[in-house]
Amino acid sequence: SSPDSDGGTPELEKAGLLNKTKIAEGGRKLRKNWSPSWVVLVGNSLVFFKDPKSQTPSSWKPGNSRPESSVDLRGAQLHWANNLSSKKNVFKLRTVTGNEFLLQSETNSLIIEWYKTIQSVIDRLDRE
Ligand code: I3S
Repeated sequence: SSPDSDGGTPELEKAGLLNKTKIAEGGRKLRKNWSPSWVVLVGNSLVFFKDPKSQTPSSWKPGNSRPESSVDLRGAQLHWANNLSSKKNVFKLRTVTGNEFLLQSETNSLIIEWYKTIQSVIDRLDRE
């Protein structure tokens, strides 16, 4: 059984630095604004934090690491999206609420790992 099978603390699946831009909000297209984001996959959510490199030391005090936003992966869709950017290694995440994000890494193996791990969470939620 998984650590969360009793409904306790959700399992941390993955964390790392990716480039991120939101491209739609509730189905309405947004202007791209790429920035580095510390991305954490935990439980059923993808959680975005400020790039730790851009944070002051005090922002690392416990309780100061408030997420910038988070995404519910239930019913979400994931697609490779190299057609949506001049950058390489880009995928698009679309939530049920019509929010769309592009996530990107210069490192091919890293973005493939993220894609697979997020897809496995989406698949698990689809089976529930
Ligand atoms: O898909 P787009 O609109 O060509 O995306 C680029 C622009 O959003 C650009 O911003 P401005 O048009 O506000 O200057 C960004 O700086 C680029 O990064 C966007 O393209 P890429 O290909 O990097 O996703």
